[in-house]
Amino acid sequence: KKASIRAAAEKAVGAVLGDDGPEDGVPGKPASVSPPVEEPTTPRDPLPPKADQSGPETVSPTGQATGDNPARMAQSGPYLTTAQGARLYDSDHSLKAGPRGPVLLQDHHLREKITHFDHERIPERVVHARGAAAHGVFRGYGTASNISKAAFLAKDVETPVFVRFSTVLGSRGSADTVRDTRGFATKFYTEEGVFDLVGNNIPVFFIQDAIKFPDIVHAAKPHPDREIPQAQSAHDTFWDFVTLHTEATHHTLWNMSDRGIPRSLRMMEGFGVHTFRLVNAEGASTLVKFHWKPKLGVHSQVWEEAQMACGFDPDFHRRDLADAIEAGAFPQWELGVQTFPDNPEQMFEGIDLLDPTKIVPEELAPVRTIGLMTLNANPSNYFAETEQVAFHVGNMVPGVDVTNDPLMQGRLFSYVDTQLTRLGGPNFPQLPINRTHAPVNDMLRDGMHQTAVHRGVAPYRPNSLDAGCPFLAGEDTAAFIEVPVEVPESRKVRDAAASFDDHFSQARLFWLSMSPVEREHIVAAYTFELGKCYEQAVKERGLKSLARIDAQLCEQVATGLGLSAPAPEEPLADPRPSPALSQVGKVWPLDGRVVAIVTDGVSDLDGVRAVRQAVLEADMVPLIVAPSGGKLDPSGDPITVQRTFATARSIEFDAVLMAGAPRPAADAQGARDARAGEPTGEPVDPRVVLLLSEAFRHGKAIGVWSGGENALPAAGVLANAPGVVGGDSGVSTLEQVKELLGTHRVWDRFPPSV
Ligand code: HDD
Repeated sequence: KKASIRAAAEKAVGAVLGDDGPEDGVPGKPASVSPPVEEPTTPRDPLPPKADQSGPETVSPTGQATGDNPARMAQSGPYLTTAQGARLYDSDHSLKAGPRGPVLLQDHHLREKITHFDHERIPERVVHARGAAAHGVFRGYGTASNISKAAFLAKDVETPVFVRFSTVLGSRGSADTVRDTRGFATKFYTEEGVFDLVGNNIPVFFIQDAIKFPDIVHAAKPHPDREIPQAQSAHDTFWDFVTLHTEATHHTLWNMSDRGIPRSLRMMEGFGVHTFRLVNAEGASTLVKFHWKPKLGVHSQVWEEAQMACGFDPDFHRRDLADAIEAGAFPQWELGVQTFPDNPEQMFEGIDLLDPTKIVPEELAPVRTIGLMTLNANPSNYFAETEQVAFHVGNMVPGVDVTNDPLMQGRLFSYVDTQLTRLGGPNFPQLPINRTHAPVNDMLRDGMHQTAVHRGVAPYRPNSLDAGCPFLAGEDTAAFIEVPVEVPESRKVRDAAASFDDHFSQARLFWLSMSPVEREHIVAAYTFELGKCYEQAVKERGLKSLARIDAQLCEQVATGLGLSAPAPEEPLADPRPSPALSQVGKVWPLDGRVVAIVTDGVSDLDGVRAVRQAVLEADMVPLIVAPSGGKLDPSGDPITVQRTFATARSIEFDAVLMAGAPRPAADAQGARDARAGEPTGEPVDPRVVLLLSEAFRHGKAIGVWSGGENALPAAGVLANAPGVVGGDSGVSTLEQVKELLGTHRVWDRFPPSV
């Protein structure tokens, strides 16, 4: 199995150039179907779905298995038809009064085709419009059974899931690698109904009360006059709001940290953000915070790399997720909970559990793992699944319940409401991707896009005409029963608890928990974002807010902005740092990391072949990069070129291995220009120079052998610089690169300045 995964890993990401096409036994490509060279003319049934796209089967709203996914049933039979199933003989020409005459209104097929096309788009999500999703399975460990009676958490129970990752601010067509929070929404199709865990990759939120959501979103979205900038927070209205509305400080700091630019959706943590309530079979309740812990570790891009990816590959994250799944390298997360006693105060170690701008450090409340999620199938159709999926914080199952967090309470209203506009009516739970896998027997009727054919005459209770059906369940028959929490007698107020007034102590905690290099990135991010603001008042207010987090942070950003740093209004307290918040200093698995093997096309091709194999054996993805496409060493054991110097860009790779120092093409203007500016040494192809210098700047491991070292001077890279290694052979060089990759980046290359 491993071997086929490896072969597939290579296939999935390497098929741009010189690919041999599908091969039997490669997951994700139908076995025996070769791509047509010419348009086939013999009628045949549609191709089966790809192997990596077999999402879970759905059941009808009335609980009957449909037998097949209805989306697929929309494409059966060999012939093109109208929406009514009438076979067509021509779909290229309108019906006209003669070949040069006017088009006839009578042309039903023309009208149907154009009318349907005219209505193909639906409103994009008001936030989280840009997303990518996958199917998978969640397996409970049973370790939560003492605190929750939810069936899906029981030991070894397997529950199908659908996960949609997203950016918050950008439109549906915006780039993936912008600086933003990432959505991490999971739909569990449990046997007791759908449970949606609609979280983010950042554990805190900008606001404490849902009534402020339109404010933060209006401030963060593009300016309403010119509709710029797209998909980013580096603009005046965002900073205007988050510096006035100081409860946003903590979340904003996370955004400015490396968490705002993940390396991969597969390498992000997820958080339920709010405190939830779990309840066990005895009725005892526990407060919890949900965490998703990625098996591959938590990694980020560096800012320049992320910006470059926005242009070179705006689909960077979406592609990475789909490729990994198609390759059989299924991403996994463990679900964990921090648990707290459900006492009336709902505080833990002085932290208000109802305040969604606060975390509870893992050092104070460890994360207990309660299950494992594996994403193992890509969607078959983006629109039907990723676009039409509708999450709702209120979709809960027995054993899970809400708390009084005022942000959560407002969300309980917003998510159903928004789908009415977005999905055009109240029957969106019947869309295949939204259907529960539990039997449904509701008394909801009619409405736009009703697909159920309800029977009976009495959709009301009590009734005698439908024999009293459906009946109410009770505690012993798995009814969802709210935890009967005491509501203390109080006055109606538009107010918040006094503990909600602390907006800075946890921002300081986060800052103090960062390593020097992470702090340097934060300083650079604030300097960039505030530097993009036009309003002086906004920049100055930004600095005031930083002064309340840390004097040095404020000082450094002020220097970058050319302004003076204000002193904090109040003395800063020093909370105990939480090392768990830092991404640096840990060693992670290498699975799925992408290694470029750059060759001049001649040097040590046996070594290139061997190192490619060794990369695969380490469960990483090798990409052969050569001067031009096709095969290297065609007479012997040919090596397929996957990227050329024209198509490769450093952002795609986690590490670069280099055999030989490719010379510039003799007649290339670029080559001549590069020669003019080269610091020292032999001329090297300028595209390779660029690749190496970027990889170096972005803290990526570089390994050279067989003359590869001769390319370094042209890129201004010293052979003894941190994270630059060389060996006698490609394989021994790779061994050193693997060590470096375990820590994700060569952190020593970023001089600690804070
Ligand atoms: Fe939200 C979408 C996460 C606060 C209102 N939200 C949405 C999605 C995620 C989150 C991941 C995308 C779901 C998908 O992929 O379809 N939202 C959060 C988190 C929050 C949060 C973690 C705070 C802890 N959201 C929040 C508030 C409100 C909303 C306070 C409104 C009062 N969110 C929405 C929405 C969206 C949405 C407008 C847009 C599309 C959708 O719901 O289905 O209703």
